[in-house]
Amino acid sequence: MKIQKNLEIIDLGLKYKDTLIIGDLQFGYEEYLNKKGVMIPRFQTEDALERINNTISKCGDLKRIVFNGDIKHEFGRISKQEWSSITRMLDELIKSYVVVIVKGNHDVLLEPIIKNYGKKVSFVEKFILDDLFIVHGDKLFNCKEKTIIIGHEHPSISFVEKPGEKFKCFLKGKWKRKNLIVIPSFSSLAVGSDIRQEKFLSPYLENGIKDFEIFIIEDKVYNFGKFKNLEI
Ligand SMILES: [Mn+2]
Repeated sequence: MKIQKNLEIIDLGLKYKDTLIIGDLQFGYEEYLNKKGVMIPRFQTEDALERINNTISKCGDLKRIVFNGDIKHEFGRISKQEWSSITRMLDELIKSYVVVIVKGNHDVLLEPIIKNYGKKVSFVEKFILDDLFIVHGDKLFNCKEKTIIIGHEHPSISFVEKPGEKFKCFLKGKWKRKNLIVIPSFSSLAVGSDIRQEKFLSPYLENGIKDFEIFIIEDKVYNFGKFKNLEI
């Protein structure tokens, strides 16, 4: 579904011309949960790689993949799982695409991995593409571009009829006089934070999301209109 000129939601990704933008992958989340005593099988890497390939296959002509921050989960270190997941993914992607990793607040100590890829993978604070300004969203930046795209927030929504079930969603609204698009997390483990609780992490959402449009991702994309008009 097109949500703006040249911007199309494809699964959990956002396509702009020959570029696919993907939200928080949070590799290493299972290892982190395992260490905390939560025993879940480690399927996240397989699942994420399969999802990425699946999304890519629906994109047609693609030259570039942009990861919009938090491709890893742990803050202060790189875990074994993170290292191997990220390496496997990048090894695969650089065969066909230019890869850009926008730095998220969890992406500390990524440089040693990324350095191995030379010019094929870049690691940046922000990425500008025509009139798009792509940043993780944990802090504010000044920009000239008309549309800002952030991750970080992991938006999802629940419904009264289906308590306990959350659906990932995209948000589209305004920040100052710019368009702001929030993309959901790409991780199957981290479904996200319920926007109905109206507690937001990103400073870009400090004024709330009443006038934001909600696009829910399930078997396809559902435009639920503006948040303030939701009757749920
Ligand atoms: Mn983040």
